[in-house]
Amino acid sequence: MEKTFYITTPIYYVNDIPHIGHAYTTIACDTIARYKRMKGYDVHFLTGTDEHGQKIQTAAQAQGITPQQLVDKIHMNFKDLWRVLNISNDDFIRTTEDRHIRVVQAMFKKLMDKGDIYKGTYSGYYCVPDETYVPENAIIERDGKKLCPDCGRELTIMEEESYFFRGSKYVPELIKYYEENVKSVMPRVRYNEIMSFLKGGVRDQSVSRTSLKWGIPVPGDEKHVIYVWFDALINYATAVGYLDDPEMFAKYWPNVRHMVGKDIIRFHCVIWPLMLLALGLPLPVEVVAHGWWTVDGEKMSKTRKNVVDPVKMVRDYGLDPFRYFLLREVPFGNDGDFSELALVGRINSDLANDLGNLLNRTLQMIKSYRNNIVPSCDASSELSEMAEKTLSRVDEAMNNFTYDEALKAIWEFISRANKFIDETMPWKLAKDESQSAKLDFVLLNLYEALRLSALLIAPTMPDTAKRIFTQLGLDAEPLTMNYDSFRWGDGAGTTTRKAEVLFPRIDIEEWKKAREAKKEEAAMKPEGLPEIAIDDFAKVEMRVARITKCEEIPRSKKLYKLEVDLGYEKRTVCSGIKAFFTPEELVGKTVILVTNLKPVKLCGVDSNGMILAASVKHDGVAEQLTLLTPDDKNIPLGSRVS
Ligand code: ME8
Repeated sequence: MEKTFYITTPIYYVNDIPHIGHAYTTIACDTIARYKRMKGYDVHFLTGTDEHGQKIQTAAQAQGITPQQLVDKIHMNFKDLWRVLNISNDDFIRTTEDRHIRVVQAMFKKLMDKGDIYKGTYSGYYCVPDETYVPENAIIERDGKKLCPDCGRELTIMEEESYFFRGSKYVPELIKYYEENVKSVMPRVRYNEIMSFLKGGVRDQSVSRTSLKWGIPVPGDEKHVIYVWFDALINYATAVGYLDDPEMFAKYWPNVRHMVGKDIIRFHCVIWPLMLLALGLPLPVEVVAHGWWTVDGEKMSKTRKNVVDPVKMVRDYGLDPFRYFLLREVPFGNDGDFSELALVGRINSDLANDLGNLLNRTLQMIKSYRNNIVPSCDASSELSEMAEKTLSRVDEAMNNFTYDEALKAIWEFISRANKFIDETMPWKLAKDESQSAKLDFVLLNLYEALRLSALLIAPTMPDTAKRIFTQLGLDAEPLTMNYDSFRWGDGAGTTTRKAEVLFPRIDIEEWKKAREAKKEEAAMKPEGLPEIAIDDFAKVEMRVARITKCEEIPRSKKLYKLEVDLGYEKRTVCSGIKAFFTPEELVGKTVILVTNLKPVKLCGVDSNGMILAASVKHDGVAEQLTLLTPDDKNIPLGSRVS
């Protein structure tokens, strides 16, 4: 039977910009997908976006666009990022696609017909301004009041009609499955967490809402939309043809593996398997949960301004070093702390020093001593034995999703090869004609060590593997090769090419200086407001005007009452510029006036517009101020500024 391997990332919410957390999950999936392809598996690799639900509706409202416009725009951020990160996904699913909506409705209906979905009443704490239910464990309690964790306002109890999924019925069956399949939730700490959660009892899940519009309608009862998680989890089945392609479904579904962050394991290891049991479908072979990334010891968040942009990392350090670092730095499953200094350290030691030097030294020697031709001889050696062991260590590690272990095994092999050079001292052998056979043996072994290393790093660092192959004189694409057909010694006779630096070393002192300079620059940069669309800007009407009168307002220390001439009309405007000008200085000045501001009464005077000025403020108080004025004072009054 054909070996298949179906791997999925979570589908990401499109209310946020992607950061290293999302990049990490997707790179981990990409690496296992590429590895399994090189082991001869027929791989299907899925990623995508979660586009329904309250979060999306709220984000769209905040931007003044429809949810559909928002998801059409934002899902592209993910697609673009996956291109930058060289992700080899076979499919990208969006939950707003028709192929998915049909499957969700079909599954919902199937469960309704079976009696596993029934109508009831949902009640919970609801934040009216945010239009969302707040889960019990997230509620903030203060002075006997229950408050929203997001906006701090008081919650009210709300009840609504809702459909429920009778998940509780399948809990004993699921516990039994997990008892028999201990490796189906990885790592072990997550398995234990899920088992104790299941044994604590699971209530039926509310799976529809009437309080929300942006979702898939319940078949036959359109005032309800299907709860976003019920909708989202089904994507994994949609994408392999649950409804449309039974052959594809039969081929991939039995070998499905979900990779997720530890934040969403209950959905994947409790709710989803209960849904699958109710639907009569096989359970995932494995759900693999990785840990959480923090940045310099802190949680990533927009307010802390420490969200790490993967595109910037790639631009500053290169794609493959970034991919390597993420997978190598933390034991898979543990939480990790992202630090650029640690990334630079890995580039210098593991990539430039260990791997880069091995390649450079070996190619230089093959060039000098053998005129670029890899010698032929029996190559069985300590290194070839270690190569065998490394292949199986890597395979075991990859099967356990312990990427760091796999990379450690590869780098132990690379270090051994470097040591092999120091031990055999080819530069001495080259001086002694009687050692020619030994020199052949050493050079062929080193060449083979590099050829194998390139293949082993290919899933993590595809471009680097290709670059090494090119220098080794091999035109094949490493990723299309199969590990099982690798034979130590097959590289004999190849003509190598010019040695080129694989990873330039980064001067740490220079790097630190540059980082300090960047920090200073960032500290000088003003806070700034959120981005607006051109249409928002176009709502502001500004015109050229001239100040024709200036009077004091007895009740005010700050304001002047000004008369301004727009050419087509005269207006009264109050302006808080008294501290900076005398009335004589102002009369006759040409200025820019915002003309469509709602009129207000200031100190008893009706003000109808606002004069533009630039100022330097300290603690919110202007210390220096200048009026904006057109370059050409002859431009007619009333001209529009845009
Ligand atoms: O939860 N460290 O989507 P989401 C590590 N739409 N991984 C992180 C991370 C961090 N700091 N931040 C995010 C959702 N992730 C649902 C999923 S699936 C049917 C529906 C990664 O956009 C990690 O994989 O909030 C986490 O599980 C996922 O992003 C959450 O993405």
